[in-house]
Amino acid sequence: MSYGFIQLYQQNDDAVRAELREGLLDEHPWISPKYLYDALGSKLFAAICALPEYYPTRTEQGILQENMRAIGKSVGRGVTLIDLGAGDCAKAAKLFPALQPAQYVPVDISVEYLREAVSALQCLHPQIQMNGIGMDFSGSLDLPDEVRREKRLFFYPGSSIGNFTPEQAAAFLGNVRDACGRDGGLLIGVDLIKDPGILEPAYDDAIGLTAAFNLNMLQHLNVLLGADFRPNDWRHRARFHSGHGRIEMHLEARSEVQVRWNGGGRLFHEGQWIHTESSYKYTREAFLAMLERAGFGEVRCWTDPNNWFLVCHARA
Ligand code: AVI
Repeated sequence: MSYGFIQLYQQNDDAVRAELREGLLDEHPWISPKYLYDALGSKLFAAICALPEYYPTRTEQGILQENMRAIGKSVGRGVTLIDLGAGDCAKAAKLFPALQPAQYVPVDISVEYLREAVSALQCLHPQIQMNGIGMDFSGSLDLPDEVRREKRLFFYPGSSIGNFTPEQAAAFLGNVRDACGRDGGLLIGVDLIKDPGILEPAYDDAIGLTAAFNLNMLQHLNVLLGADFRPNDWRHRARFHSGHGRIEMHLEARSEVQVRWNGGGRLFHEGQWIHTESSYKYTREAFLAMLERAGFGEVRCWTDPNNWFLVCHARA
């Protein structure tokens, strides 16, 4: 059984370098969290999901398993299942028995990883039409004609919505709403605000996996920018900022550090940090209001016994 694959994403090296230089030279240095995910970074993130401290993945899985019948009833069968940031496609595959999708459309920027995953999954489920799409869906959700227009269900699990700012998240949800068509919907998982004593260890674990994930970004930058970052010069930091409702990950210079890259460089003083990721947490009310403002209605939600995580099905 052969699957379809459409590649819409081509990395623009000049634009990547320009974005990285802009962030590194900023008064408050930053790097976009998308650069956490080179080949090693993707594997480190998969390992983070298995950490005892990193509750979101297993809590969401528990909610989906526990409520699969109700979710199946709310969503209906024969959907066009569009899996945003599909990765290894494992989360969506667990929905197949309940949703019996007519078409499965995994979308990811990490093209080679996705290609292998879809190929393996198509062998296991020859009855489902599968069309993988390599694209960066954060800007536009203009899907190719191969994607059915009927009964579109966008699946966006893992609280990936939290890596956008609330303004970006609202715009993104609006794009999803527009791409849903008349009879579509969204199945989304979002992490809820909770005690920093639970939140912070999830982003600063005892065996240092999240630290390695954050520091690995510097090695990725060395490749992309021709830079000479030494991970040993930097320290991983993760703090919950209750005012913003977000975990911030930083890389903090252990001493004065001179970094050079092709055509430039910067001196970082001791303690100066680079902001590498924000992970926003929401209250149930704030998230439901955001869904509504984006044009979604008839929202049904499921949570875990601790109220740590929320899964919502919303209709366009
Ligand atoms: C992918 N994303 C939802 C993760 C999060 O929790 O924000 C990325 C992550 N960063 C550190 N640990 C996990």
